[in-house]
Amino acid sequence: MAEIRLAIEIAGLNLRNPVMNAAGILGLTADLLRRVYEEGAGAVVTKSIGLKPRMGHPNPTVAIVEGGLINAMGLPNPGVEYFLGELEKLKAGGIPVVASFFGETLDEFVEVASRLSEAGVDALELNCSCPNVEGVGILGSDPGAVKRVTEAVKGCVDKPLFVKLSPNVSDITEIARAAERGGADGLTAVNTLRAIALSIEARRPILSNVTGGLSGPALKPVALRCVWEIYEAVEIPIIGCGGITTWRDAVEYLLAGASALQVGTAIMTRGLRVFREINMGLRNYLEENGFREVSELVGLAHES
Ligand code: RRO
Repeated sequence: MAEIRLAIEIAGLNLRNPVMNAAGILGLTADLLRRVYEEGAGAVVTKSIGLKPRMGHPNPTVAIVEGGLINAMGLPNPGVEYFLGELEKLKAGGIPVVASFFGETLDEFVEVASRLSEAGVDALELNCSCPNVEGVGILGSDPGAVKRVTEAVKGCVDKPLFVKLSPNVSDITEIARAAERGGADGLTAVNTLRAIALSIEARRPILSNVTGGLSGPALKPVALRCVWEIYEAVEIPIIGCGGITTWRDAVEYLLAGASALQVGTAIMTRGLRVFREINMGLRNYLEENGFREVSELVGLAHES
């Protein structure tokens, strides 16, 4: 019988399987990211790193809702200088690392990306789509700004650059094309969807930031539609992200056009075993349906 291969190549990155954690989930320390890899992820993605340490928003920063979570963390992170130490530990273990990063200005985006790149990350994920911080989120809805920041970063790093897109736009293909024109090697689709949770007891919003970003199964059909549309609009590969919980979700994303996948909220609901569960289900699906490689599924639903 033909051997089934879960390994993929995306934007020059060779991974043992297509499933990573989503940025922001367990992504701040080398120890936690090492656990993610040991539990079966194909690569690990860091929490978004900025130039300087940032506290983020005050609590409450997470609300549990039907079908998922609404978060407004507010980009808390220890800053790039501190994170380089964590990165060194991860790289010593030979773990493929995708560093998510942001800046408050174009120069900051470039500086953070350059430092992460020089420190040996395997790929970069440019976060221009945080729904919870003015500026970083707005950037992601302006095609001209997305092209400019992508171009500027790409001009000074020699690592694959993924741009993470926001679903909070009227036409995601316009932003996807802008990132592609700016030289992005791939796109991550998508970040969280702007949402709100209210307490009827307190008669006010639950989150200190009032609004937050919705993730989890409730986001999946929207995110899947985004991947579908982007696949028809650009040539560069897509990392699908949004509510992936089971191997069936993973197969749907691949059929819609994703070449790799990120799992966020399901790490909280299923635990770290979610990576093995998805990879095992994916392997069985390939075998039972006469496929040999993950790449054979990518975009297949568009052919009908
Ligand atoms: O930290 C956050 O509030 C946050 C970020 Br950076 C992001 O990209 N997406 C999100 O849902 N929350």
